[in-house]
Amino acid sequence: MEPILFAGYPAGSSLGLVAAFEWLGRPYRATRVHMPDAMLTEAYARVNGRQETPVLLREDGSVLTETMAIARWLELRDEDHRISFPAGSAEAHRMHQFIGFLNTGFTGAFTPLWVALEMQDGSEDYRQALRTFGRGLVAHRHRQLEAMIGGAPYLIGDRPSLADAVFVGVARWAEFHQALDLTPFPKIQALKARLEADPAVRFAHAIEDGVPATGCGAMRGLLPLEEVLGEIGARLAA
Ligand SMILES: N[C@@H](CCC(=O)N[C@@H](CS)C(=O)NCC(=O)O)C(=O)O
Repeated sequence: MEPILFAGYPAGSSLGLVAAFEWLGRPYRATRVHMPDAMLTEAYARVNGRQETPVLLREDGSVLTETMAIARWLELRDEDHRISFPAGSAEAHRMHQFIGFLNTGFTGAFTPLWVALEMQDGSEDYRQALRTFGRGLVAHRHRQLEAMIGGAPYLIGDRPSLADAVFVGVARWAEFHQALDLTPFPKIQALKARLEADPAVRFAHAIEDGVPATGCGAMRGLLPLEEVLGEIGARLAA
């Protein structure tokens, strides 16, 4: 059977991996995971004990978590280098460098903003302090990313790669949190606009939003989460 990507919504970083699967064009299936409630069940905890998305259920039924591990899994299947580059090439190293930065420093900068948004208790002063701290971190990481981006249309060269996939999943968070004005970051703005216009990214948005869409044909089914978790549970019990 095809691998199944567990994609979190709303505004999940998983969006980028859906786009990457589309760019790669190899058969896959997906299941939508509503955050945070659908991740808080025991059944989901059996899939990912840290109760996060994305998750990849591989063809052999084993589970792979963590964006960077899933990106590497995709890279190893990308024999034609549609979304990656030959092993050991300067482009491949640069791609991994971007993926590392984007999945750690850049993504992590939003943590105080997510905490401020989702906290159930705590004082308004504390929430405000988190927002101020988060906005500062997000601006800092945007300045760094702007300096890292070269003159090419995409992060590495003239076509989207796994680095762009990791970027596009989290690039919208600055707007979502109204964290900063993108005007001082023209390269980030241009890349974001280019990727948002990409058919694979638009398809990934449709999947995230739960609206009908036609992708490149690689997605062989969008499965209800309960069905996937039920199958995993039954397999574990057997
Ligand atoms: N290091 C993990 C982080 C994944 C992560 O933070 N995922 C978020 C969604 S983008 C999540 O599941 N958050 C838990 C929540 O919203 O409760 C990865 O890169 O896969």
